[in-house]
Amino acid sequence: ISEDTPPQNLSERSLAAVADFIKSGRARRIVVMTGAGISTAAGIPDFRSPETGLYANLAALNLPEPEAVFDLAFFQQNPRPFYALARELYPGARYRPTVSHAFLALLARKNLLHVLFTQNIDCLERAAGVPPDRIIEAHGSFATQRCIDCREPFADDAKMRESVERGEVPRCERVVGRDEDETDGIGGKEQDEERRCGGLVKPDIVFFGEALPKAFFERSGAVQEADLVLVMGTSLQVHPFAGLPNMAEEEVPRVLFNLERVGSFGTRADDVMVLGDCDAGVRKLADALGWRDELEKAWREL
Ligand code: CNA
Repeated sequence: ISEDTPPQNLSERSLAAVADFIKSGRARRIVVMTGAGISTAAGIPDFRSPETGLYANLAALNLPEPEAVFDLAFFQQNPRPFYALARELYPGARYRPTVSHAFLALLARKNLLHVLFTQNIDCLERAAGVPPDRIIEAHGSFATQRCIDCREPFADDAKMRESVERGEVPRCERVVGRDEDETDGIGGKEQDEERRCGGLVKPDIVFFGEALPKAFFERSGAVQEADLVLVMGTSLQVHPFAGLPNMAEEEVPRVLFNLERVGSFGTRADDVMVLGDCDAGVRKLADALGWRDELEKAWREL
């Protein structure tokens, strides 16, 4: 498309036009895709921003390359770097949702949020009050965990949390047999030692090469039902997630809130790019919608 290709659904390619589109009631099923950029204002570094990104700062952990932190083979040899990161990101009171998260919860409250696909593993969408049944955690979450050898779920969430907080790596406790100890023959009690699997336990965060959760594939069709798509704070470099915005119908307006242009944004007539900090972009949209006070209040109260 060129500068003067007219949009089909929006009156013009601007945030004001997006607000009018929503206010007219034509955007009733908004599908949102998010990434690490919506959480940087909460103090959680993203991966790929130069200097401030996690990948730039993982050098201290002695990794062969930063991506190794999410590599299964590397984890098997040395789970500590991942657990250092897990300790940092583990859901709890450490981080507070951003204005962008509060905006998503507001969309849900107004019954406009069809589905939110997130790549984030910080659970701040839930913390902001987005209903869990609207959220697809495409790269998994810390909610559950299992043994990487026998795949047995590790059910003791409290113990898991304790281990993570202490910086320990939990081991699989599944009983795989008994070692009969018959050495102290005469009159001594026989002791059966339970043999445990002992494999490394890993939260159900999707590592490179691992399959995405079933829910991702089951719900990805929701993008085709969207009448408005919002993409926020993601470099759109990780597949298959990166393909989601392209699944929207051609004439459906797509709005990008990001520091940089990413993916195929700008190739469709109804693409709007709001380049810059996503909280600032979201505040501008809220202003145009007349929702600003409501948004700030909701955010303050989180
Ligand atoms: P990424 O590749 O690091 O990209 C982040 C994108 O956000 C970049 O395009 C930045 O320019 C942009 N960005 C950064 N700050 C802002 C801001 N304030 N406003 C607007 N845009 C901003 O991260 P992706 O999410 O695209 O990569 C996918 C990985 C990163 C997923 O698998 C995540 O699990 C993983 N990750 C998650 C978290 C988290 O849960 N908060 C943190 C770091 C990495």
